[in-house]
Amino acid sequence: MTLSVIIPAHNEAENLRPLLEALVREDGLAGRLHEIIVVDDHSADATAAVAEECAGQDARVRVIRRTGSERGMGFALRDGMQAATGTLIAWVMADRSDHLPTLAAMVDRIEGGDDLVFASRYMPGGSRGELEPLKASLSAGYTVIARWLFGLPVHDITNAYRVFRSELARTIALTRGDFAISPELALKAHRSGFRLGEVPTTYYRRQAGQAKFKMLRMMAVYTWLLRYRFIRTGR
Ligand SMILES: Nc1nc2c(ncn2[C@@H]2O[C@H](COP(=O)(O)OP(=O)(O)OP(=O)(O)O)[C@@H](O)[C@H]2O)c(=O)[nH]1
Ligand SMILES: [Mg+2]
Repeated sequence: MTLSVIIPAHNEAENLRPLLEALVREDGLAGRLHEIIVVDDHSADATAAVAEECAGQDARVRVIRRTGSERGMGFALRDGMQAATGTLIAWVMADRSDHLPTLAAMVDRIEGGDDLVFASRYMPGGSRGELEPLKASLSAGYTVIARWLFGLPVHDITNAYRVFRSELARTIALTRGDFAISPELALKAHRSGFRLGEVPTTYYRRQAGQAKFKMLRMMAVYTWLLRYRFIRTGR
């Protein structure tokens, strides 16, 4: 299996190089790391320049620069997935909030038969780490409701950090351009009969730069997604 790592990045110039260096050093991935696709989106800082510089130094690093009027993490991930050529896709955040050794554990779970594996902060053994308590309670509570409504077998569908078979990206129609793409993929994959799994992880505070997540607005959007339990939109 070959892994395409997709990194959505907006104003992450300070985080990008240390993240890419840590990723290529990640022992557990050994020969499985096929490519890293950085998707820059209208960054006002040097994000694109740093990404291009890293791409010049390592042939596995590719850069997509989004233009046009729309921007958002979901749009960036969707563009990255279209460009990806590996048999597996990982979503990794550019702000170094993800625990990188969890990646190999997720890939192992897919080799064991799962289709979509979440890095889970809220399953036994996982930890919200440095995530603020309010944000953690809201996101954990959201998955509790989704578990109850959909019969989901996992405990953390709001964490974007995950690995899945690239076939999912081809069969599931994703519509969100914002952070809600995380629960959208989870709910639609489950509803389409894909096998969901999870491994414990811990969360780190962003290492530099500014947050782009607007909590109240996103919780409203996440709640709206729960309608998929009652109506069929796309797959
Ligand atoms: N390409 C792209 N990436 C984005 C956009 N908005 C956010 N991101 C990236 O998506 C990831 C998550 O965004 P964050 O701002 O860290 O959101 P968060 O984790 O809820 O907030 P923090 O508490 O600051 O970590 C980061 O890698 C961002 O750079 C965007 O509009 N376009
Ligand atoms: Mg973050």
